[in-house]
Amino acid sequence: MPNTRTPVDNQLLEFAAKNKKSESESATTTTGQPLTYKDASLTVGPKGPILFQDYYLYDELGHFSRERIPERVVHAKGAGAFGYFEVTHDITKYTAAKVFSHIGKRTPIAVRFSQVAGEMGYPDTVRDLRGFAVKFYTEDGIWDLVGNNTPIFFIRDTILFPSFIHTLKRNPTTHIRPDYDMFWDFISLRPETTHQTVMFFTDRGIPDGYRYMHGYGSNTFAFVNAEGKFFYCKFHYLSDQGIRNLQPDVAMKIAGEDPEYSIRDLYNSIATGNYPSWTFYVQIMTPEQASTYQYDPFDVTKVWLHADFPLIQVGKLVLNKNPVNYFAEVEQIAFDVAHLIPGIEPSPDRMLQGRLFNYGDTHRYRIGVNVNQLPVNSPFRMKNFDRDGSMTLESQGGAPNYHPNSFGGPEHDLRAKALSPVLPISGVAARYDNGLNDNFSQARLLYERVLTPLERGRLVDNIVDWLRRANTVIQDRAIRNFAQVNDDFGRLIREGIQAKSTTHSVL
Ligand code: HDD
Repeated sequence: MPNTRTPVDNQLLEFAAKNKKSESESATTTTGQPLTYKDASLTVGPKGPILFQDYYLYDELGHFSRERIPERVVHAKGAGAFGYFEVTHDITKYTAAKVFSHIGKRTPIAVRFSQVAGEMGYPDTVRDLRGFAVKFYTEDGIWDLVGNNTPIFFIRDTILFPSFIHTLKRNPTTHIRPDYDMFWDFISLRPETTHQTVMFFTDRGIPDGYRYMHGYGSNTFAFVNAEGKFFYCKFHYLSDQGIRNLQPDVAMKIAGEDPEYSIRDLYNSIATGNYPSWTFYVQIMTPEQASTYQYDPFDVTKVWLHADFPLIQVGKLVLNKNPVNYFAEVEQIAFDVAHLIPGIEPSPDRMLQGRLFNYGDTHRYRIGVNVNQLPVNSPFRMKNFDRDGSMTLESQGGAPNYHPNSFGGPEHDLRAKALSPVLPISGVAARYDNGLNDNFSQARLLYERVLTPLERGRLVDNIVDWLRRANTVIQDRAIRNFAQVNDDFGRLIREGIQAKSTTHSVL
């Protein structure tokens, strides 16, 4: 933690400087009734009991016991900020989405960075993926790009997501995490996790704060252009600050000294005018290319090789404003992969398909059915036939609440209709387990072609440090998978574990 005071430490001083106290600013109850005295309950005599008529007290206690809402089941710990997206290059031949309509166009954005597995109070500098979710407030509604700092994921079918996440969370009996047996058991039983697992244990597994990492939409999406032509696409947002990571010993020390390291860094950087930015790119694949590509383009455990599908520059994401109230603007911000806009569509990616359902569902549980009416989530324009529900803020001015109607209610949008693709889909409904499809080839490219010898050495050390704590049967299974990436890789992990071996029971 820095010794000198930074904007994070001076937040209250800054508030006080901007808000000189005046007589008229008396405290009130939640209903605006001025408080006569704030520092004592209403009692019968100086030592007597509190009177039931002390509304000030019950008003405050009643609110206090309801301050918490459920934390996010994943990505609970995070930091948010606001800014804009600016188009720098024309991609209108691929998409008619208004957010990309012309060079120089700016769209307001909100971003939330997060850590995946730890709870709300978990230290920032642990090994984990990081979330990088962007909310674009466009004229055509909210577009949420809910990505991570890695272009891929551990699994490729949503049905495994709750199980996989359970293995990262607390053991239901011991209440301890990580539980290395749970984690490695799942990882080794589902070899499609190998590519992401290798990436997870590289230096990028512990970014040096949120500014020094890239972001990726991860899943495959689709674009539709003004002629109705369809393209598959992936989103990449690369840090203009460059990549910086922490070595495990340094990260561990910081975790003890300053568990809020990444949140602090982001806030201070924005507060001092050092606005972080990311250059935004897309990869584009035609449906014809998708049908012949050597990798399944809808498999989120795979990248589209840049050599095959080069990055096309589009614009910039810039963060220049800190939240004023964390809870209202960051805890309650609700990203939903299904929030797409005309010109951007989903793809058949099985992980994306499951996500399309799950985010709205989690928000209705965590925040409420009118989550999208909260200021941080609300679009510029919302007209439909939904009414009422808990915490309704927007009653749509007395417009008809049914469709069709004869009274001037909102109608179909012909431009949006023209941009919705007509998809010929057919097939035999069944549960196709795709877990054995080509699990090692891209992990091999990463290990053999991308990482330097020094990075490979640290990768092995990092894996050994986690895997040595698992049961020997599980260890063997995990090593067999790593050996399929590269013989040496498997051998080095085995030797590393033997060198550090403690006692393990077998299953
Ligand atoms: Fe997810 C939150 C990213 C797969 C279900 N996810 C969440 C957040 C990010 C991601 C960045 C935090 C958003 C925020 O800051 O509020 N998730 C991903 C990526 C995935 C992925 C990149 C793989 C490509 N997620 C995924 C699947 C499911 C979920 C397959 C379930 C079907 N994710 C959720 C969730 C969360 C969430 C339970 C928890 C809190 C929330 O949504 O708002 O719905």
